[in-house]
Amino acid sequence: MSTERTLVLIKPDGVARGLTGNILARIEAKGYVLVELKKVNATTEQLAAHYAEHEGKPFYQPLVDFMSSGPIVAAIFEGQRVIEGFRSLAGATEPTTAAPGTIRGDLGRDWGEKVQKNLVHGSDSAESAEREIGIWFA
Ligand code: D4T
Repeated sequence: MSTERTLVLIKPDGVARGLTGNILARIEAKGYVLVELKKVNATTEQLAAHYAEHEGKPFYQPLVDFMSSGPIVAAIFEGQRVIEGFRSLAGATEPTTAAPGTIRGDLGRDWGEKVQKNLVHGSDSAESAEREIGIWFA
């Protein structure tokens, strides 16, 4: 399979807790190549586009509020099967049950809020990756 790209977001909890370097180091240590990197404050338009599939769900507004609560770090990583590989590194959506050894399993926990503060986002398909890269690196 040819090289592919994925969009990684370090969410406001990861940035605020000073985990940006730790998270990026894990991805680089796995062997993926950092292509682009920036720290940004997400706009309402970016979040509406990024999370369009979740509109109407109970966690949608808490999720948008959370993602607007502080700066995030956006990155593009490249490598064979990086989309699948990063999601494996990130671990399951809920930090409580994410496997130890994963980003969410090692560094995350449940904070008793309406949204899971789970440190990172990673694209879930090649189509999503290209769409999301267009949102954050227009
Ligand atoms: P992302 O998209 O951020 O990489 O996370 P996942 O792929 O693991 O999870 P998702 O798209 O299903 O959810 C997006 C975002 O919403 C939060 N969330 C999700 C939540 O707070 N409560 C929930 O029940 C679900 C399903 C966490 C991630």
